[in-house]
Amino acid sequence: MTAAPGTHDPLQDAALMRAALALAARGLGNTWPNPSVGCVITRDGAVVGRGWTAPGGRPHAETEALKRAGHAARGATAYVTLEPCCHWGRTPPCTDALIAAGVTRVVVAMRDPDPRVDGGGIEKLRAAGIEVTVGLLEAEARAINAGFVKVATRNLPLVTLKLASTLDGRIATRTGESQWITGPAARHAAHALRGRHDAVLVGSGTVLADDPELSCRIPGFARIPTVRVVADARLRMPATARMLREGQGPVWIATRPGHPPEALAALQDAGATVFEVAPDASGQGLDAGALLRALAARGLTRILAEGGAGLAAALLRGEGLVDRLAWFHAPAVIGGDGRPALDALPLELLSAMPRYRRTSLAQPGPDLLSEFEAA
Ligand code: AOF
Ligand code: ZN
Repeated sequence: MTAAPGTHDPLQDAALMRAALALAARGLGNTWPNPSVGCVITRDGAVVGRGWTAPGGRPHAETEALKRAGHAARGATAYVTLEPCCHWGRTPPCTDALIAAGVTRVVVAMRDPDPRVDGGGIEKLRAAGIEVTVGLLEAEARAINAGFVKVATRNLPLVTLKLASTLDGRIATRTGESQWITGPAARHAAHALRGRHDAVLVGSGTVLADDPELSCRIPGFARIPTVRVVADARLRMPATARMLREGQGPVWIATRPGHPPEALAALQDAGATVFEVAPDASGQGLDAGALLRALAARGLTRILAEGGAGLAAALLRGEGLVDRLAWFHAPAVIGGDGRPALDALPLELLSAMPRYRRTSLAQPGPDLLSEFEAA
C-alpha cells in the first residue's frame, strides 16, 4: 500500500531510518575524516537502493544508494542519517545527485554541522521542490556521528577509553604480569572495538611493558587500517617496537618539543610519523587536550584510548575529553598491591567524581563488557 502524497507511515519511516543507521554503523572507523553515513532509497514501499560512505570517506552514501537504485529512484524517498552535502568537495554534491535522479522526498536524521553544509543541503533540496523531513531518530544519528560532530564543533575527536581489569580494577600483579587477565572472547571484542575507531591510542609505558601490535586482527573488519598512536612525551619508544614491524596501519608518535632530530629520525626511519604536542604542567607528559586536538587536526574523529594507567588518568582529568568508557571486567581479583587501571585523578570529594551512564552490557566468555557514556 502506498500512502497518499504528503501522508507517511511513521512506523515505516522509522524502520527505514533504522536500516539506514545500521548501514552507517558499518562504516565506523573506516571513513575518517568524513562521517559514516547510511542511505536507504524506497519506492512504493520497497527498498530499491542502499548505500553507505565508502572506506576512506568517498563516495558518499547517497550516490552509492542512487547508483544501485538506477531508474527506480524517480519518485522515490531517500532516508539519510546525515543531511546530504551541498558543497563541491572531492565529489559533486549529493543534493544535486538526489535532485537529478528525481527523488521526491528526503528524510534526514540530523543536520550536518560542517560549515560547508549546515542546513544548506536541506534548503537546496526544498528549493528543488523535494519534500524534506528533518530529525527522525536524531538521537541515534547523533550517537553514530558523535566523532564527526565533536571535531566539527569542538576540534576534538570522540574518545572511548577502553580498560580491561580485574573486579578490583587491577591491570597487572605487583611484578607487572598482565597477560592475560581477560579471556579470548573479550580480546576479540576489543579488536572489534579497534575496528570501529579510527585510531588506537596508548602511552609509551604500555609499549615498553607489553610491546603490543595494536591492530584490529579480525580479517575484513578494519577496511581502512586503524591508526596506532603512541603518546610518548619523553620519546622512550624504541625503533624496534613490534608495532613498527608488525600489524597494519600507520604508527604516529606524539612527543613534546625539543628532542634532538636524530632521536626523531630513528623512529621516522622505522616508519613512524612523529609530531610535537605541548607538554603538560609537569613537563613530563603531554597536555591531553593538545594531544587530542592534534589528532583531530590530522583528521581522526574516533579514538580508542587503551591505557596505560597514566594516559587513562590524564584523559579523565581533562574536562570533557573522555566521551565513552568500554570496561572489560574479568571475574578475578589481584588485590591492593596490584597495578591499578588508573593513576590518581586525584580526587578528594565524591561530588567531583566523574560519573557515567551505562549504555550496554555484554558477556564475552567469562568476562563482562560494560559500556558507558559521560553522564
Ligand atoms: C554526505 N554523505 O556519505 C558523507 C557526507 O570532502 P568531501 O567532498 O568528501 O566532503 C566531506 C563532507 O561531506 C564532510 O565534512 C561532511 O560534511 C559530508 N559527509 N555527506 O552527503 C556522506 N560522508
Ligand atoms: Zn555527499
